[in-house]
Amino acid sequence: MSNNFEIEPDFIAEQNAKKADELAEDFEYLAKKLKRRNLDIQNFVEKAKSLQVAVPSWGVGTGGTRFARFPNVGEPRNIYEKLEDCAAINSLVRSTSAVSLHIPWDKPESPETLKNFASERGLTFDAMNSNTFQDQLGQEHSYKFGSLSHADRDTRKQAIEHNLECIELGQKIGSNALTVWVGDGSNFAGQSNFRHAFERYLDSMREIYAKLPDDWRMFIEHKMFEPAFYSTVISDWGTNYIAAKELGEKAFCLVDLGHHAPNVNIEQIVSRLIQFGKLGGFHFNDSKYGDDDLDTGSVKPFQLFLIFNELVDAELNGLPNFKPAYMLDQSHNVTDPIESLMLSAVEVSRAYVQALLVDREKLFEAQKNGDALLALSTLKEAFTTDVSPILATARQESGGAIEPLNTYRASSYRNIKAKERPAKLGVSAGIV
Ligand code: PSV
Ligand code: MN
Repeated sequence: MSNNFEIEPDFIAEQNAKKADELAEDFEYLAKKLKRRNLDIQNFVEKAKSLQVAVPSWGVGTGGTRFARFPNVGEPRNIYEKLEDCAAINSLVRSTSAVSLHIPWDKPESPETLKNFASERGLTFDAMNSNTFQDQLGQEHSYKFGSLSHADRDTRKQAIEHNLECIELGQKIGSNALTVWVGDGSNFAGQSNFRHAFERYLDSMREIYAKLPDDWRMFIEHKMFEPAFYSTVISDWGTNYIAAKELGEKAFCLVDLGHHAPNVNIEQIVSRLIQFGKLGGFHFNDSKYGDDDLDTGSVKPFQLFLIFNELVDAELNGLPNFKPAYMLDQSHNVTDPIESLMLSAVEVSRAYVQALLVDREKLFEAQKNGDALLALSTLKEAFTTDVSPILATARQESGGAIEPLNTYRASSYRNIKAKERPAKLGVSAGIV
């Protein structure tokens, strides 16, 4: 394993050298512009350096749809190869040093070996994701009709035990959060008793919560539809909030951007959860129609900015219980997942820095005076500022790439991995 190809710091430095002068020029120009507003550009570089977003282990493999999956060459074939890819991403962007695992997909034989393998590559583990939306080989009770909310006590017990196993494993590898998303719901009117299903879900979650270590947090992820198409048990942020509130102070709501009704005002949901101390974190992605799991910032970058506008507002005001965990959750069907994840991480940083640029005094005055257009243009002023030189400088100063995409391509990583990792043959559908 250890002799496998890695993108070396020297190579990154060599590539950076070709672009350093250009970047310095762009940086200087932006610094001047910001100075006119009494803003010191270096503060934003430091802020950009401080932002981390975890990558999903399941995101480095090529995804698919219900119809087909078109595998890429050099795909990771196990959790160690997935970590190699996550390390490659982080070596170039330097804002993705944590990996979120999905169990049992990523279950290691030896947690200790896995932890060491990760830390040798500068990686740590973020939230553990349980999986009670699929049946595993040899599993006693099926999740076809639900898991934590299933009508049958033994099935619920099995799902509870799986979540406890995720916590146990997470403790061994240094994680400190459990994300619970269930596919439970119904496909037909009358199929499920809404109240009873939610009661059973809450009872199951109480058993998991009771075993949550003191320094852990539990993230509950809501989703309006899919795989259940008539109703889902944790359908929306309201239900999520109720569940988190019922469970206790270590339970928080996780917002996956693709899990809402079309056109829902997600930034307002974020604001509500912040206000009542229950925002746990995000699964970032983007969508045109539903849970498309497209690359973050690829369809609605303004929405992403508006979400960060709420987050920065909370950060600057030091609101209680505000410690959101940022993660990507995407499915890469037609792109190289490493490229998509790198650029998505950059988009998260971009939205953060843009939101930091909002002139909050001016915005507050405009809001006070009912000046709708001045309020909007204050936001737009920040949103339309090209903060790329700040982001590139932050990466460069952290040892990453000025141009992650070009540097990655120049390294031939994918082709080298294609040789190191001969493909497994087979045809499969592949929603992740
Ligand atoms: C469900 O659509 C979801 O967003 C959950 O976070 C899962 O854990 C993930 O996708 C992978 O299937
Ligand atoms: Mn998700």
